[in-house]
Amino acid sequence: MKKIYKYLKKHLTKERYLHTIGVAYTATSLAMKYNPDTTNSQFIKKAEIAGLLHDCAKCMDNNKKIKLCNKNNIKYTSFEAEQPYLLHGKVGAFIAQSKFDINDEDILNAIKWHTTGHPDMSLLEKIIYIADYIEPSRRPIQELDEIRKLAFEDIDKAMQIILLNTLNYLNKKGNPIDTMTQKTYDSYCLNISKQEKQIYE
Ligand code: DGI
Ligand code: FE
Ligand code: FE
Repeated sequence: MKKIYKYLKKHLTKERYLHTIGVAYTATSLAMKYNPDTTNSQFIKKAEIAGLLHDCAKCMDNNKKIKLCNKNNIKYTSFEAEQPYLLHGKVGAFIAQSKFDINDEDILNAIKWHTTGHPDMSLLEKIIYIADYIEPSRRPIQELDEIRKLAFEDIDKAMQIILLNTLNYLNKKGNPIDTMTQKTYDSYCLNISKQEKQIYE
């Protein structure tokens, strides 16, 4: 753990470091709430590690991210090549494995997919995706405190609202949508009623 903190301190900006610590303890809290096996704290520990490392590649230069992918056979789409910041999850998972010997697939996937999500996410993946959005130092957006409460009551509903907000935000800004972000949205949100959607527009 000491090694991870040292790496984060060195490679992240102050704001990103604070965000990271916030995601780690928010993810840990969610893991306590949703722990599938309360006879041990393995799941809680996993959430802490994934939270700490989810943005470990966020502050890396874009060219360096692409180079690192090329060098290590990490596949990326042409869309990701055009929007290289989307690659910080994949690169982050690579760093977690190669630098910190993390081989737990669930942790690696939670880091890898934390920006776009993917259909059929595991409990740990959802926890990191949500913690990233609700941690205390996140710039306040509409209904954030409602979503924070919801995250601890109904994790799938919280996923839906966050995906809905993210897609609305990207569309409003005219930012192009990655196919995986769209697929995630489709798999979690297609059954939301029009009426419900309007509440969050
Ligand atoms: O790294 P963080 O800022 O903590 O959070 P993140 O990794 O979830 O990245 C959040 C940003 O990524 C947010 O502004 C929305 C954006 N994003 C998510 N999916 C897509 C996307 N941006 C584009 N252009 N396309 C996407 O599909
Ligand atoms: Fe991120
Ligand atoms: Fe983040």
